[in-house]
Order: sequence, then structure tokens, then C-alpha cells
Amino acid sequence: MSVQRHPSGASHTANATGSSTRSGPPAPSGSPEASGPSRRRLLGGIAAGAVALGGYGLAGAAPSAAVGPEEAARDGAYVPALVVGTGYGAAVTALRLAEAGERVLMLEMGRWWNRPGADGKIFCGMLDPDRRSSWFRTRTAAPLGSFLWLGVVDRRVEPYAGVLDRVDFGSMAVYAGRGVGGGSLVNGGMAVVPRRAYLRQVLPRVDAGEMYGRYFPRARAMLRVNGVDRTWFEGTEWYRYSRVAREQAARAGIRPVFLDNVYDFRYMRAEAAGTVPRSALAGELIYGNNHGRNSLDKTYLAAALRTGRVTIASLHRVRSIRRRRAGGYVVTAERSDESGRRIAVKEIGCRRLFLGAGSLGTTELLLRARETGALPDLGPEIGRGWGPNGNVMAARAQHVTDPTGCRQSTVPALGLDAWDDPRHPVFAEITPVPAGIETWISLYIAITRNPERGTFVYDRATDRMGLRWTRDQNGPAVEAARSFFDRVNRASRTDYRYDLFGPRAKAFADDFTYHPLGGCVLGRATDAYGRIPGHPGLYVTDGALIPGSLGVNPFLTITALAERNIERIVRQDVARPAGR
Ligand code: FAE
Repeated sequence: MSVQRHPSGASHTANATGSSTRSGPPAPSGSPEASGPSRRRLLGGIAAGAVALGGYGLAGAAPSAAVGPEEAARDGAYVPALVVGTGYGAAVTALRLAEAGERVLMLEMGRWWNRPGADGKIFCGMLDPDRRSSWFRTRTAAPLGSFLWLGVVDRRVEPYAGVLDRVDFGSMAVYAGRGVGGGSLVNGGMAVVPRRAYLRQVLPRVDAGEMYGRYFPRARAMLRVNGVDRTWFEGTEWYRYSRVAREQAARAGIRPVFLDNVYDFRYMRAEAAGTVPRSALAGELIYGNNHGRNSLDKTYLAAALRTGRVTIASLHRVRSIRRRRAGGYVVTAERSDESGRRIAVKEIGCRRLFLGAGSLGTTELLLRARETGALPDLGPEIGRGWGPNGNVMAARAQHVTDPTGCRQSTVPALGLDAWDDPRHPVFAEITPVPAGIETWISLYIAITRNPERGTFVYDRATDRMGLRWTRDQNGPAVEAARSFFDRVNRASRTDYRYDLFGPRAKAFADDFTYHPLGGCVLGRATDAYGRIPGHPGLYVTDGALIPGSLGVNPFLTITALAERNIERIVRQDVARPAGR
């Protein structure tokens, strides 16, 4: 098939209209991903899945019947189940389909993160980012861009298929993980169960009893959620920053809560003891962790690969979807190398298509399909109900007598819960500033209850998705955060830091989110289980299902919801052919 479009490796930058635009020319060509699994991974107990873990070039080493990615994802291939993406929703779906006997192909636009670079590390650190940090940018775009307005954090980098993307829509930017494992490669690992009453409100068609009784526990076990040892936490220098912030919140009458995580806290203690290589204690997090993190490639995806029925093709970006005449769907996917050079464009048919490309990726594919006439009967709810989970970042300046510590674990372990505040519900996490020097800064990510929603729109002329979201729609979130942190500042006679969020003095960063939610909302754009009405065999499995707000960090809920939905779909649809 001939190659006609822009290289798939391009990333996104802002333009004035809120359309996401792809930045920069493709980098000079580099070698295609022809990797094998790292020795450490093979030794790490997931050898059974290592064939497909290795991606290209390893089909011959398969211990099971799994077909290699070059074969499974060849132009003209047909698979029973195709999953787009390898994040939470996608990983759950692939595993459960495979356990039910289905052969599954997963297409992921990012690369495998299992090969050490020249420095012997798979991922780069937050303070010394290189090209591995960013998805096709010429400069890193860390959320905390400056310090004393000096802009010291961001670095020039070579455009590359790096692990963290930032998609800019004018007045809102969205961070997302890119690679096999999606957001699980870069996120803070906080695995928080939402308030029951709020979950009922945002997902009224979901039986909360089932979620709390069955699917949250299942998701927690699979993701290896664990908690910090309280005695160690209270004594270690690595969490001084959390304790200082907790004490001041308590003075304002705000309740602290410990946050469970998928980072292995036992490993972290060994890091502190100096008996293992450091990761969370060495400034690694948003560009990946070289150790300690239970990302999806170690949990759900490893289990999926072990079934022998799942194949993952990395560096494959799905561009479009259409119906297949004989039933099912056909996707067009672009295969690139790590430098963004397009190698092939393929068409792959499937009987069932599961969209797990995240809130942005899934919504874009469906909007494009509707607006280009490929799937003209998709309903008007596609693209609606999007929100940033009320995210606002804020920082406070500490008194000189309250140092937050030169040594800070990158893994947050404490939250502050004021969700019951009737006017301004806030759930804030105490996040580190792992600068390696004393900064006297307390940093937070606040999750607020912002009722505003955005809408995605497709621009036919540019073939891109834009977001209708204006700056003042962040107003309710900032107001809630201000009320919360004013309370803390008053109680401790402290003030905000104004120098951390870009060149203009501001106390709140309200122009980006880590938690994009919605676009194909459950029960509106889909039925109560993620099926798209009128399109047998077409499903949404990811954060696009949640209508813009959850009150807590979302991945545990996305995982549990995907478990709930796929259980039903396997029982009702997979046992019977799609469409009957
Ligand atoms: P996601 O994990 O985003 O996976 C989608 C996958 O699809 C990605 O691998 C994409 O590369 C891939 N993809 C997209 N489009 C295409 C395409 N067209 N073709 C092929 N592949 C495609 O989706 N959440 C928490 O609960 N706790 C936290 O502590 C937390 N911290 C965060 C920190 C950061 C810096 C970030 C960025 C996010 C954080 N999140 C956190 C959010 C969390 O990672 C996110 O809600 C989930 O990853 C969303 O899961 P999905 O399955 O929706």
C-alpha cells in the first residue's frame, strides 16, 4: 500500500483555535525498532511473555503459539479481536479476551520500553531529560517549567518516540504516556478508589455494589497496588515534604489520607537502605522508572502475553476505521520507526474492534470516522462530555524553619481530603519537588469538582481534532483550589509560590491536565458496557467512558470499569458472533 500521509510520529503543539497541531518536522531517520527484551526483564520473571515483549524480530523464539507482530499486523491481515492502544482499558480487555480463547492483536503507537540506552538505562530522569523523555518535541515540556522564572527545568531534545506526550489545545494541554503500557509508564502510580456516592453520580448506569465488591479488588490485585509502611514513612527523610504539608493541613482542619500506589514500596525501602539501584529516590517518575514501578507491561500485559494469544505491535498508529464489507471493521495503521519515519501503511481487518487509545485517542478515531463518512451513523454524543478531572496544580512557599527536604521520593504517598466541603470539594495530593536541593516548596495536584465540560470537534481541512474548552471554564476549579489553599496558608501564615508555572506570575497551573476523561461517555455515546450502538463489534474500553470528573486519580477506576465491561462482553458477545 502506498504511503501518502504525514509521518505518524509527529506530536502536537498549540495553535490559537484549540486544534491540536503536530509539531516539528520528522527527525532524521533512525533504525527501526528491532529490539529484543532486555536481559534484566527476561531474568525478571516474565520470560514466558518475552517473545511478544521483545516486539519485532523475535517471533522465532516464541514459547507459545503467539504470532509475531510482523505477521499478525501485516498489511491485509485479519484478526478476531483488535485492540487499539496498550493502556489500562486496552490491557484489561486484551487479557480477558485472550483468556476467553480469542486471538488478540494490540496496536500501540509508542515503542516498547525494555531496552537500555547507551547509558545502561531504559528511561531518563526528570532532572536530566534526553530524547527518551518526550514524544516528538524539540524541547521537553515539564509541568513545572520554571523556578524563580528561570525556566531551568526544560531542555532541548532530539525529536523521538519518547515516553511522555503533551497535546496542546490552546487553553488546555493534556499529558499522556506513549509506549507499551500507556499512562502506566509515566504516571504517579497513585491508585485511589473514588467516593462511592460520587461514582454513583458520575456513572449512574454502573452498579456501585459490583464495582466495590468485585472489580476494584480485582483491579487492585492485578495492578499490584500496595501501601507505604507507616512507621517507615513517619521516620524517613524521603517523605519529610509530605509530613510538613500534612501538619499544616491539619492546622487548617483538613484530613490527611495515605495513598496506595503501584510503585513497590518495599523496593523503595531497599532503595533508601542502599541495597538496590535507586529510581523513585533518584528523581525518576514522569519520564518512566528504571526500577520499582509495576507498570502494565509487568502486570496485565505480561499476563496477556503469557496466554499465547496476544500479539503487541508497537510503533503502529491507527489512523482510521471503517466497516469491513464481510462484517467487522478495517483499521488503517501507520508503522513508523523511533525517529518518526514512516515505514508502512497497513490495513488490518477484524471481527471486533476495541478502542483503548485513551480519552483523546479513542475520541479522535471515532470523530474522524463519523465526520469523514467512514462510520456516518456514529451518534452525536461522540466528542462530548470531556473534562480534565478538575486538575489544578499549586505551590506554597514554606517558612525557612520548615524545610521540605533535599531528598524527596518522587512517589506521592499522602493526600489531603476536603471532598466533603459543600462549596469547594477538593482532593489534593502532596507531590514532590525532587530538585536535590532544599527548595522550601510544597507542591500539590488538586482534583476539584469542576462541572464544566469540553467538546471535541473534528476539522476536516486539517484532519485534526480540536477541543472546545475556554480558559474561563477552569474558573470553578481555580476557585475551589484557592479556597482550599488559602485556608492552609492562613493557618500557617504562608503564601503561594508564583514563579513555578511559567513566565507570568501565577499561583495556580490550571492550563493542563494529567487526567483527561470523557469524549465517549458510558451510557451516552455507548451502552452501559462500552458498546457503540448500531455498530456491532465496536467498543470503547478506556478513560473516554468517564464523563470528565471522578474526584480522584482515574486509572484504578478505568481498570475496574474495563474489567466490568469486558466480563459482560465476553459472556454476551464473544460467545455469540458480533451482530447477532
Ligand atoms: P492510556 O493509559 O492513555 O493509554 C492509551 C494508549 O493508546 C497509549 O499507550 C497511547 O500511546 C495509545 N494510543 C493512542 N492513540 C493511538 C492510536 N491512534 N493508535 C495506536 N495507539 C494509540 O489510556 N492516574 C492515576 O490514577 N494516578 C496517578 O498517579 C496518575 N498520575 C499521572 C501522572 C502523569 C504525568 C500522567 C500523564 C497521567 C497520570 N495519571 C494518573 C492518569 C492515568 O495515567 C490515565 O488516566 C490513564 O493512563 C488512562 O488510561 P487509558 O486506558 O484511558
